[in-house]
Amino acid sequence: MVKQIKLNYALRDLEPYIDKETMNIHYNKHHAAYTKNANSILAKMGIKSEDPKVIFRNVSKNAGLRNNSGGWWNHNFFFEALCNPRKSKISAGFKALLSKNFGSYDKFVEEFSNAAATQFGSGWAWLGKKKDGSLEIYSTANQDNCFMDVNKISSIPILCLDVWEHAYYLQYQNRRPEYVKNFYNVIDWSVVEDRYNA
Ligand code: MN3
Repeated sequence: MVKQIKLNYALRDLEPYIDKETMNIHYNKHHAAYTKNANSILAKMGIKSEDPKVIFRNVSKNAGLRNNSGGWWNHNFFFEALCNPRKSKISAGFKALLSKNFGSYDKFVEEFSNAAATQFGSGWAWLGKKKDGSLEIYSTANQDNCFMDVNKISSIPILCLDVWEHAYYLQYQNRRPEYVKNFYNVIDWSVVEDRYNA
């Protein structure tokens, strides 16, 4: 059985940038449904592993598995790297790494925001670490991620942003760019940095 991560913050802790009701619906309804559906499809396919890499090697065989296992894992990865705005601090070292890769922290924000804003329809923006340690920004459609056998992305993700309408519509309606702009206030950079160093 694959599981939802337990949030290490309260649903209201991301306010005012992501409100409590959006988090409630997103985590307790959408994410819970992806997880439940992923488990039922995995059972039907006879896949017992909970290892995402094993699961994602099988998504080309089943569109339901692709959508729901992606929805399960991507949301775990997203929610894990969020925190209360007061705790959202980037280290000097990681800021320097972003500057080295993108020109400056502001350029990183610009490029990542652009990937999030221009992903047509539903999907995700990602920051990934390449084999040589350099960083790249890209987006995926629907619930796809780089580990899936349907994709050819070789970098390892360290940060992602959900740009499905269900992630922001309740609070921001059609104003995706405003939601994206506010995301930078609730990133738990310590998680992102740990992922980079793992
Ligand atoms: Mn979502």
